[in-house]
Amino acid sequence: MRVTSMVAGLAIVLAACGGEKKAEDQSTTTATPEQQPSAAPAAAPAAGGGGTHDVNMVLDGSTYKFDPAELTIKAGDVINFHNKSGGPHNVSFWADSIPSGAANVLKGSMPDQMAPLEGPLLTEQDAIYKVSFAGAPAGDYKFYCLPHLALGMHGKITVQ
Ligand SMILES: [Cu+2]
Repeated sequence: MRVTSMVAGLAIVLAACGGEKKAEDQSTTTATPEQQPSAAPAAAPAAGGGGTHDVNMVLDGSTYKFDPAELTIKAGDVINFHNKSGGPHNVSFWADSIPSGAANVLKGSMPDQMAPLEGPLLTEQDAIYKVSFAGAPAGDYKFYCLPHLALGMHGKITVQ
């Protein structure tokens, strides 16, 4: 409130000083909105990737699977693993089937891990488990669903 009244007071002083200073004040006010839109498009390409991919976790007939089971993404992309049917499912990465350095990245980007590289069990239908590949090294990431590994539910993500 005090700041507002000070600003109001300044505006009155500026107005009293005449047109010249008032024009200066307007030019600084309009400069700020002009800078913001130009900064936004510049930030978008710099981020790289940033795409979102959906991988469904489904029971199709008697087959448990990730759909798609294989996909190629860019570093910086996000994958939403979606528990569609036949759950609980989860997302686990094989420590020996991911690129060097990837375990450290996934450690930080996989929420609620039950164990290293092991995502939580998704029991609720339509639950989504989001994994960010920001800073992820390029290469193949092989993963599986812990409850359905023996039934062949696994897949591969290739980070370009
Ligand atoms: Cu599963």
